[in-house]
Amino acid sequence: METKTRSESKADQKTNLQRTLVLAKPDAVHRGLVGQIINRFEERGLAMMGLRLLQMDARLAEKLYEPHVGKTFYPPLVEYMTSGPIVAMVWEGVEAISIIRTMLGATNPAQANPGTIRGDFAQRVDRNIVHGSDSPESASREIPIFFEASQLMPGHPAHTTWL
Ligand code: DAT
Ligand code: MG
Repeated sequence: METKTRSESKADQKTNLQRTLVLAKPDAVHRGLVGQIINRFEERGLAMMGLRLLQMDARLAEKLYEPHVGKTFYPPLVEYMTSGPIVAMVWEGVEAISIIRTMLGATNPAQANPGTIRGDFAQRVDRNIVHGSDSPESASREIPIFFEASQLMPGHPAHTTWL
């Protein structure tokens, strides 16, 4: 597979190529929705740069959700996220962080628009099937929780030239 490093070109700096962490949560895996979730990102032209199936333990969940420690929903959130296997992914694309957040839909699926992943596949805020980093700072903090550098594709896929 050909990969191209385009990061030195001026045009590329303008396009704001970003990487973001997506998790298909335990209910997405259990309900067999992972393929459809991946398909949506592929159709949008985003590029998968890392992929892992794993079961989170409490330590990992605490790292990911450190900003939510102390909130009332935090203990059940950790229980949910550690209850079964998840699929962790890194996706890359132009403005990928906001594109993916928009594609996920509102945190509470009851308020998520139809056409979004949560709006199409979920009902409850405590079973909202996907996670996506909410900012470049969050993506930089969250990706290394799940991926070592050697587990991520280097460079950029050649097809991004056409997007
Ligand atoms: P998001 O996942 O959209 O970034 P968040 O970071 O505010 O949302 O919260 C992290 C997760 O915590 C969210 O996906 C589901 C859960 N959560 C958030 N608010 C909640 C609430 N009011 N009740 C139950 N679970 C909640
Ligand atoms: Mg969040």
